[in-house]
Amino acid sequence: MNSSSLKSLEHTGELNLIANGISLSERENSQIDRAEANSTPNRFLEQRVEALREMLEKHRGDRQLVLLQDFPDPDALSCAWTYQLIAQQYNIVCDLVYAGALSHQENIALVKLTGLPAKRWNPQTTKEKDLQVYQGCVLIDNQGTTCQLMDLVRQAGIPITAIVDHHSLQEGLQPEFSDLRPSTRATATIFTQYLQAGLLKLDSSISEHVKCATALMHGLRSDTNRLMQAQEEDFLAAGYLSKFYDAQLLNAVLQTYRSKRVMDVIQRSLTNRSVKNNFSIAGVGYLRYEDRDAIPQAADFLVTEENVHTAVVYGIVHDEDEELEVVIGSLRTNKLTLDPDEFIKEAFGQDSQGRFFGGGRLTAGGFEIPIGFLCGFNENSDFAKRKWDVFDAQIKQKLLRLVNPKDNLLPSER
Ligand SMILES: [Mn+2]
Repeated sequence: MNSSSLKSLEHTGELNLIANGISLSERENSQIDRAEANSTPNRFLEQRVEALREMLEKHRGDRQLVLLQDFPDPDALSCAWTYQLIAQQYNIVCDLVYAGALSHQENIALVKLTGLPAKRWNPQTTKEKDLQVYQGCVLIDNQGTTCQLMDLVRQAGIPITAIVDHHSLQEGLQPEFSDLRPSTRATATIFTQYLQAGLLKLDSSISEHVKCATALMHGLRSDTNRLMQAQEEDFLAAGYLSKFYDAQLLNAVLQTYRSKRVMDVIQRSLTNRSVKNNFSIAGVGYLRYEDRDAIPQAADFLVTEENVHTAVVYGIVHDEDEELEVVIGSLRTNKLTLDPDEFIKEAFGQDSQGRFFGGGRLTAGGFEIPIGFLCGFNENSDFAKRKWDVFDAQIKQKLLRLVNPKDNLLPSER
């Protein structure tokens, strides 16, 4: 299609329809082949939109709990907000909650600057909450495996009303509505498609809509590495959002600085990294729960080194309030043939209940390994050091088995 015919269609709103292969005007016969080729994914979208509409209609007046992963990212936050706005039209009241922390300064800025209505629920105090006020639970940008609150939802017997996610399929929940698309780069793309399909009519004169569109743009950008890994559907979604979002507000969200503690963790990762077969592996020792997000940030940084295609950074994160300790790690890769999900599952295997310690999506992955009985007593610095050394050595061994299958020995440099 030449650019002038694109322009003429822009005004009729047909452009998106054609690009999505949903309908064709009579005079665009030449596009039929392409539209046919594209019709399968779009019939899927139409079906999902219809099914979501039905689900919302059926639950008119309900109260729903929208669960985010413990450390929600912009993709999760913006999509949960979009869901809330969509559901509002059906008099469904949604509470958006997460159990962990907003640990990335950009996420804190996003929530503050847009007034994004997500709340932190401490897992301890949530136990005393009456969850029976909720008729349903909605999981967005996750499938429950990264939410501590999921256990309480299960115990309270709240049905899973919907799951919308783009991570690879995890444990078999039976939601009333689901839209799982592991090959889609961002959940924000899925939600933007819902908006385009008419589930909520965005209006640039409504400040909340502008802010939500800005949040979605941020979510979409951050899950596609600033659109570098975006596919056609993501660009189309960004194109639609561009009519509503506030570029200045997005800029303000992105103009945040790293805290000193994050800088320190990055420094430790640089000092401790060992590079083998283009993998950069770094243990950063202990860090506070609130600084957990320094780990993916350090991995983002290490993967920029020349000759490195994959970086893995991990540390022991401890939460003093809850006497909780867990090994948390992040993987970042530029290598197209490396599947982070497979790599992490293969490297660390499963726990005694058959659950994997982590997983991933296109270029990123993460893992969490509970420390269990060895938690605490870190005031004894000798014990703390020994404990770290053991976890550090074991994680390295497991990773190096894949990085360098012939060589199971630990590198001596540290
Ligand atoms: Mn996501």
